[in-house]
Amino acid sequence: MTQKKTVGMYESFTRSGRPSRATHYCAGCGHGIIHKLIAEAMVELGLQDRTIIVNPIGCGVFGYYYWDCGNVGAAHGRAPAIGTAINRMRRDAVVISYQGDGDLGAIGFNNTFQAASRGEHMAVFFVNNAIYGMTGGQMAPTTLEGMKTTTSPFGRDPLTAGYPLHVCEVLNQLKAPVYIERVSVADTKRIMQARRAVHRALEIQRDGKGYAFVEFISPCPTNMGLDSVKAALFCMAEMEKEYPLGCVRDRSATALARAPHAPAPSVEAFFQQSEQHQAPAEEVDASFKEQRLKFTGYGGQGILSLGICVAEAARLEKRFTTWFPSYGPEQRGGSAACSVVISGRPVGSPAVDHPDVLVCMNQPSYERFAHDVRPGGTVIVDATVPLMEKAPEGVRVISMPAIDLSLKLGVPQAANTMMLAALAQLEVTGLKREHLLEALDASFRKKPALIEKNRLLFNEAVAWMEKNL
Ligand SMILES: Cc1ncc(C[n+]2csc(CCOP(=O)(O)OP(=O)(O)O)c2C)c(N)n1
Repeated sequence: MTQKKTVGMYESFTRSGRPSRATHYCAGCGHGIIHKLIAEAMVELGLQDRTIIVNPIGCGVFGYYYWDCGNVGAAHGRAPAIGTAINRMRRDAVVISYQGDGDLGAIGFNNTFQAASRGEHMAVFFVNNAIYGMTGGQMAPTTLEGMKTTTSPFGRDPLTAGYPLHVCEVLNQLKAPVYIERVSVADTKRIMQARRAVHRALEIQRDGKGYAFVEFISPCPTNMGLDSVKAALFCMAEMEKEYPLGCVRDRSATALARAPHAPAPSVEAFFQQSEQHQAPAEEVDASFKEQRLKFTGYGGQGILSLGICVAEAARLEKRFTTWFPSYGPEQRGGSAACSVVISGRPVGSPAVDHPDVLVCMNQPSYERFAHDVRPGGTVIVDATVPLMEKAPEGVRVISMPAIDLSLKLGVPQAANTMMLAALAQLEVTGLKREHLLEALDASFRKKPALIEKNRLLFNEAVAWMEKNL
């Protein structure tokens, strides 16, 4: 008898260090069968080069040692989110999310539900073995009533542990899914039906028709405490009572295929389209001392715009730069901060934990961030902030009446322009004043009447600095 070679899987698996044809699955486990069904369907449909399988946390975690296609790993339950991201970036990809019942039905259920509701283009293969396999047999959402597990030693009691979760039926409440079917891999007849379901789910991906979900009732002899035959019988006799097999929904014949994706614009093309990209590209300049700045205050004080302005000036000066905002939960009145890095080399991280320059427009941010400033650095703080905390040794603190000055000049929203002037006057950004001013003008591109006004305010702040410092 000749045995058909498995297609779509690697020639040998190197998981244990030496090449082998054995997977890590226990005898009688359904995972291996399901792996094989997916691999074969992927090849038979000509999708191998386009397939990316998102591997779960759980017994299926090592799928990437076996499936000969693109593979990525996801955090527990997050495969649908990763699959979504792949979908958005690579419309040509066939995305498969492979997950167990703990992964999909417990920790990641909202991920699953939302991805299904959005109708993400992915085939989800859901292995329901009624238990957390990898971690040693704890109760899963799909554990049957009365079933003993390590965390339900007297049997699952619905009064305290709820009822088994019927994932197919829950997803069937949603509009978007194209195909939902429950199958089993407990015997040959069932495996043939499962094979058809896997094909159908992948055909839907091939045709760009949308979300497809296949649940597999699958034996886990080790954690069910049964031998392989009995575990398969348990699946057929007990699990199928709770989880009836069959197609719950198939709208593949009428579902519309999505339009082919226009190729994503290259980064260059994107910036060419952007009206802001008039500055020449960055230039490497090893002699430029990298400056890391942090701007902090309340939302509504123009903190984020101030940071953008400085980053824009850096861009005009051909420096490498990043602008990295962080917001409090509130829109206005909550804390707002952003970090700006200005460098002569590509920026490794946009996060600024120890700034060279800290601009503080309110008391909480001064108290929170002043002690993080590097020795030799500068804090520019609004004069309304009482300096209760001492800045670290070697840090210069400049108290500047940015808010007062802007109020006096009749433009209370312009305290950030005053702070920009202070940065220019203290020469702490490493940038030329002309570029800071050009960036200031650019920030009012859509409100040209304010350009002149802000230049005036800037000069007033400079005059204050000259007189008082
Ligand atoms: C955030 C997080 N929580 C818990 C775990 C521990 N953990 C790893 S696998 C697993 C259970 C997976 O069970 P299931 O999804 O049913 O897959 P099976 O192993 O049965 O195939 C758990 C709880 C983890 N790795 N990460």
